[in-house]
Amino acid sequence: MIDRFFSQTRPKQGEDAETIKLGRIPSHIAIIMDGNGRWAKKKGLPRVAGHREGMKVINRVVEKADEIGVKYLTLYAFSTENWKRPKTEVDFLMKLPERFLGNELPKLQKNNVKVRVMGDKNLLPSHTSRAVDKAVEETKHNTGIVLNFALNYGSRHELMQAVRTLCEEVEAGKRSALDIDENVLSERLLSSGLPDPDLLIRTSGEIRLSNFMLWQLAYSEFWFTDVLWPDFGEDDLMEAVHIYQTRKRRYGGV
Ligand code: V07
Repeated sequence: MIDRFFSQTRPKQGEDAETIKLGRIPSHIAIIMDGNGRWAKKKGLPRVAGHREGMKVINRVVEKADEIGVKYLTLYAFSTENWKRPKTEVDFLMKLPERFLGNELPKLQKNNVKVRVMGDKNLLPSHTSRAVDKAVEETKHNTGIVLNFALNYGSRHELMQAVRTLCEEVEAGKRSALDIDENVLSERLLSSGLPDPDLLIRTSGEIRLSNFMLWQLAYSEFWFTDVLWPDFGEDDLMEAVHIYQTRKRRYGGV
């Protein structure tokens, strides 16, 4: 019975054939790409070398996710807390969106990828927000996988802003407090239009959410791995999806 939901994907070089169920692919995967600095330190390199290497991994993961039928991929690129890092590191990080898009936008276009960004854009350097706006604009009609970058994102700030907007609407007499329900609040979040993530992946052995999509991850499956983000590969993604498929989601029911 279950067998016909299994498919063999072609083994790539150096990779064993994996078996995944076609039936239950997570529609939305969110990833906390952690461990870039630690990866660099282990190799005796500056932290920024880890960030650069971490950026190279993104393509592989997007392509693999797309290949197995994932529809939305959200990547935590920069948190509102990351401003506390040394200025040189922050300056380097703020160049990565442009660098990534400069290199990859043609390929993203070719692959019909739709780029989205969620986070407070006001605090970004103008060169960063310009590059990001351009990519979002140029890919807005694409109908393939949605690649959503959380950039200067913090979940409590996002929730607070949503509450503020709704309160203003109530104060202005535009709505009654009584018609605020979960859907109304969801639509005010930066993830509006995206389904909640089915699966959260965090790399590098940290077992926390770190202010990432607190509302949206309420019913998601979590998968943590000790693998550092620059070492993360297609096989790790497949393992996460495989484990996701072995878990039964109940949404609080029985
Ligand atoms: C960043 C590389 C990946 C590992 C995690 C930290 C460092 C891609 C982007 C990006 C962001 C927005 C966008 C296109 C690309 C990025 C930052 C850091 C700040 F529209 N990688 N990456 N942004 N890292």
